[in-house]
Amino acid sequence: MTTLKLHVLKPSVNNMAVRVFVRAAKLEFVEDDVYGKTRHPDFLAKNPAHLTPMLEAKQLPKGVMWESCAIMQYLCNKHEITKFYPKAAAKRAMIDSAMFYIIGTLYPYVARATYPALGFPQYAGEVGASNLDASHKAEAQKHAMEAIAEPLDVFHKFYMDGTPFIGGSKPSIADIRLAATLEFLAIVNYNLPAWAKSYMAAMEKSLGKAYAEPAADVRGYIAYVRSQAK
Ligand SMILES: N[C@@H](CCC(=O)N[C@@H](CS)C(=O)NCC(=O)O)C(=O)O
Repeated sequence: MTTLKLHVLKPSVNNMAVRVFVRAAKLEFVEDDVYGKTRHPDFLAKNPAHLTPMLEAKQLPKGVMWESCAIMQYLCNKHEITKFYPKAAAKRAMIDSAMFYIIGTLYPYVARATYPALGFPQYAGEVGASNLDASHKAEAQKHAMEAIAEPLDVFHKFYMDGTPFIGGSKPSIADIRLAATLEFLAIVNYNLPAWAKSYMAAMEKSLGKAYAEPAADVRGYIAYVRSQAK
């Protein structure tokens, strides 16, 4: 098996998802910490979107790819990892649906709720990135926090529907992506429902060090930001 090369930003939950996955799937990999380097010309020459996680592999048509969910899907397809991404088309479709729903709906709310507290830049066109005053920005952040409840409930009632994980009795790549996303909510003391707290604990228990090691980088960053705010 050739060693994978992952370019990562350790405080990021988008990165955490792939970092958990490669460990849980027992793939051979090396991690290149690109903190502060994503806008350098040599990085941009490979990846004009300047986004991480980025997988670098000769077999890829352009040599690299980004987007956490697509990277996990690719690695499951390439290495036939059905444990985290079932082979049956209908089951796979549900995992894909859950991941698109995370990236397209839940994550933007999480970003708007947490990025101001994390000190991350917000997306152009949003209140948080505008010249509006602090009260407008605080109101937008509050609305984003409130909006998180609905998709969370959808994960619980629709995707999990009485099973411990989106993947059923075992975590899937959608679970890895969801649990990593929820890690950021600690920065705003988001009051997770009891089921979500148990779910996060079950993810960590099920994946062990594969989860705990990358999670420690995210949690360490949150603790650092908190210590600076005092
Ligand atoms: N949807 C993407 C989001 C990736 C993303 O936003 N990456 C950020 C870190 S959280 C990044 O690499 N930013 C560096 C930059 O834009 O220069 C994914 O899931 O991978």
